[in-house]
Amino acid sequence: MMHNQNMETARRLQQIGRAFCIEGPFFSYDEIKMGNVNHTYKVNYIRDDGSGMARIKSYLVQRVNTYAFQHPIELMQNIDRVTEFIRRSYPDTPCLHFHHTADRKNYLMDEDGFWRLSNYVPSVTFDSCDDPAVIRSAGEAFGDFQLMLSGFDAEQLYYTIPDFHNTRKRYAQLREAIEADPCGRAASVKEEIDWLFSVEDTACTLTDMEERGELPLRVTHNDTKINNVLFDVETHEPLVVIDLDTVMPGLIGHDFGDAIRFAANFVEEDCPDPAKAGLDLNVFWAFAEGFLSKTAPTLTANETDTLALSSFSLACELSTRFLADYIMGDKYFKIKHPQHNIERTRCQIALAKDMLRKMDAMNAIVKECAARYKAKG
Ligand code: GN1
Ligand code: MG
Repeated sequence: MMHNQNMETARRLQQIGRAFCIEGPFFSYDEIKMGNVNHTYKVNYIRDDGSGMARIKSYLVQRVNTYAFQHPIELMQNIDRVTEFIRRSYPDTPCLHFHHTADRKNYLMDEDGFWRLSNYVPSVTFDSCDDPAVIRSAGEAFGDFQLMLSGFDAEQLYYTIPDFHNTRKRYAQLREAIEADPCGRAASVKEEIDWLFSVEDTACTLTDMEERGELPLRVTHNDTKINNVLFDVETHEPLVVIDLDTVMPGLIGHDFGDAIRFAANFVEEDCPDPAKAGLDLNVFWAFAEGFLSKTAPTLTANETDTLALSSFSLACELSTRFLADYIMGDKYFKIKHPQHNIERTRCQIALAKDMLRKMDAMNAIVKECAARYKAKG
């Protein structure tokens, strides 16, 4: 049975490949189980290496989740514009390259989904890592990404998910979920609900400042898990920032905060034991060094002052999203078991609580790094 399913997937992937003009003998595929939203496959073809010997050439095929991304064509247009801009402005920087169909589209829409195909960059990624050199490099890579796009006209970008990091609206969506309570789950998660609402105003500080015009909008990545940086297999130098689905106007704190809540947690995002979650200050420091070494000279005082707090905001914001999805019956995030979204929620809440305890130290680190790199810049 399993065998048939795999054959079916292989057949589908070859069809997709052909639509993007990838021909030749198909060798194999691997599912890449990294993202929580899209489905990703590495597909391997056999090619002649020029001397009559076979070599493997790989591509990445993704099925975009159109429940999360309701305007995938506009999303692909964003990606086209952003990658084209980076390629033109920084020709030496490796960049993702999406293939086109015979009718010159960088996507394929068919009866069972929305597909895209890109080059595969041989690389390693880190889901978790406490090597300060790697963490610092990830900070530099996201800092660079942000700087590379500082000349990009934000008007050209479609909001692929409106209000993606509007923390107030995320709280409002949680309220709506609790009111609807379609699966009767809300009562069982009262403790989590109560805690999240008790910190709502603190969590929404950045969103409220943005509303009042106290924080500038930039073009940001918005999904800065460190596994969205590809590293060289040998040297562990960062190669390229991937997952450009949510590149949109945003706050610098969205990129910094999301990276911290993911990378600086002692445990993985969905650790079933929340008692083990917490903020690793060494990882925080290493990421702050890398990120600020690039961005500090461009930041306003308000941006620097809210950087540490942004990690708390992003941890709370994601908690509200996981919790709302749990209450609504797990429609948005891919889950591996029925409790997955509530375990994710508890883990983010435990992390957020620890961040509050360490906020003074985080602020001190940001302040010191920012001052040092501002002086250098
Ligand atoms: C989703 O699919 P992935 O792993 O790139 C989500 C992020 C969350 C993350 C939590 C478009 O990212 O916002 O932080 O899961 N992306 C979208 O793991 O919703
Ligand atoms: Mg993503």
